Amino acid sequence: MNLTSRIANYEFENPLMNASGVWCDNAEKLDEMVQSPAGSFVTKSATPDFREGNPSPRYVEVPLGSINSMGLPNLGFDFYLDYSITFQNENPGQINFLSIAGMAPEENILMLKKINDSEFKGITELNLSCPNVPGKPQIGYDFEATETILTRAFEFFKKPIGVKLPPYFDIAHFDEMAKILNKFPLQYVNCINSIGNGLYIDADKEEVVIKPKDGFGGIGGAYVKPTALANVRAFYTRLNKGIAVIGCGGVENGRDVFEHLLCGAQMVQVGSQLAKEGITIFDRLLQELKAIMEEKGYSSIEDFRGKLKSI
Ligand code: RRO
Repeated sequence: MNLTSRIANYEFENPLMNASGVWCDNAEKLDEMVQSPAGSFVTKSATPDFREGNPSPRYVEVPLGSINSMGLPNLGFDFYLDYSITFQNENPGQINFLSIAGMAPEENILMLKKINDSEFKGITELNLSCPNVPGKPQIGYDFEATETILTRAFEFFKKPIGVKLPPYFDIAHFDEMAKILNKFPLQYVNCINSIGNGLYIDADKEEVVIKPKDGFGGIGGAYVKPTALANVRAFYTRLNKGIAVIGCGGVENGRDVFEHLLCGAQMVQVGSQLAKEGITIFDRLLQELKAIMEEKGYSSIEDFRGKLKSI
C-alpha cells in the first residue's frame, strides 16, 4: 500500500501530521512527533520572542471537540528554527514545517528574513489566522492585508512557503481569497485554523469554560469537519495546480482522513483528537486509512485524492 504524498518537491511517507499548536510547543513533544509514524510535523506558531500566552484555563475539551484561547504561547522563534535545522541534519531527506505568526507584519518579515538566511531546508508556514490575540484581528479575513503581506514576503523570500488560513463561509470569499493566493508562488494553503470566537458555556455553573476574552475561543474537532472539508474542496478546485492544500479540521478516525484526501488534501493534520488521545493516534489513523483503502481497492492515495464526485 502506497501512502506517499507530496508538497512541492518533497515526498512524505504518509499524509499525516499534527496541527500546529498541538503536540509541538516544546522539545519533548516535538521529539515524540519525530519518533511517531506521522509523515511530517509542524512546529507551534512562533513569535520573535518567548510568549507566555493567555491566562488559564485556555484549552478545554468539550463533547464534540475543543475550545482554545492559547494566545500564542511559544518558546520564541529561534528555538523552533534551531530545532528544525537540527532535526533535518539528523534525519537527512526528512523535512518539517516551521510555523510563524508575527504580531505585526514587521515581525513576520523579520522571521522570514532569518529563515531565508538560515540553513533551514523545510517548508515555512505563515499563520494568517490566529483567532486568539486580544486586539489582533485575523489577517486572513482582511483580503487587502493578506495580499500586502504576501507581496512583501515574496519580494525577498526564496524558500518554500505556505499559508494557514481561517475558515471562510461564503462562496464570494472563497473566490476572492483564491484569486489573491493564485498571484503568488505559494507551495500550499492549509485549511483550516480553528473556527474563531465560538462560545462554549457550562449551563450548570452558568459560566464560560475558558478564561481569556470572556470565554470566546477557537473551536476545533468534530464541530468543524464540514467547514474544513468545504474549505479544502473550495481551494482545491480554485487554486493553481502548483498550490497544494493541507487539510485540517475534525479528524478523529481513518474515515475523516480519507474524506480530507478525497476533497483534495495532500497532507492531513490532527489537532483536537491528538491532544485528547496522544501520540499513538497516528498508528491508529494509518491502520484505519489503510483498511478503508484496501476495502475500496485503492493501492495509492493518488487513486482517489481530489476525486470527490458530484451527484
Ligand atoms: O495560540 C493560539 O491561541 C492559537 C493559534 Br496561534 C492559532 O493559530 N489557532 C488557534 O486556535 N489558537
